[in-house]
Amino acid sequence: MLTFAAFAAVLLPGSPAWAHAELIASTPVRDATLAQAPTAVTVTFSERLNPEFATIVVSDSARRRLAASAPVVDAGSGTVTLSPPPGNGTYTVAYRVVSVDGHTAQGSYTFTVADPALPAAPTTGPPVAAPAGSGGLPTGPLIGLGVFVAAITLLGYVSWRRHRRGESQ
Ligand SMILES: [Cu+2]
Repeated sequence: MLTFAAFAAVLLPGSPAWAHAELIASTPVRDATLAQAPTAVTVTFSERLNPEFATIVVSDSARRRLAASAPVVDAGSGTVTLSPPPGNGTYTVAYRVVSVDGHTAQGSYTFTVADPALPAAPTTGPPVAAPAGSGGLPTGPLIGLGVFVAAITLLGYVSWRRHRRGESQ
């Protein structure tokens, strides 16, 4: 039962989108870095959407929701207008839509605004992108490696002791 629950937890978040209304396009595109802030965000799905159940939320790196219009649904697309357009920074588009067959799709993606004419993104909140080469090594894998090396060393020592004991007997 526990195994099934864990299995379901892994599968369920992806399966509705995979099986039904699937995000097939967006503006801005996923992971885009834009030299000019977008005035609208559009997500397009593989099935027609129910206009009554479309939620599209755009939030900044501090998880503050941007001012935006209600979603306008046109067939498989939903659009929100951003006013004012956001400043520099990384933004998350989260969507939850219901296709006309009644199935729900939800997910999120990010895009980045990096307009050279605007002030740099504030440094508060999660880092936008670590400059290559400057970040420290992640500690998790290092600890794992340390434990692994210690285990191998211990095993080697134990087998060496056994071996010696075997010789002396
Ligand atoms: Cu469906």
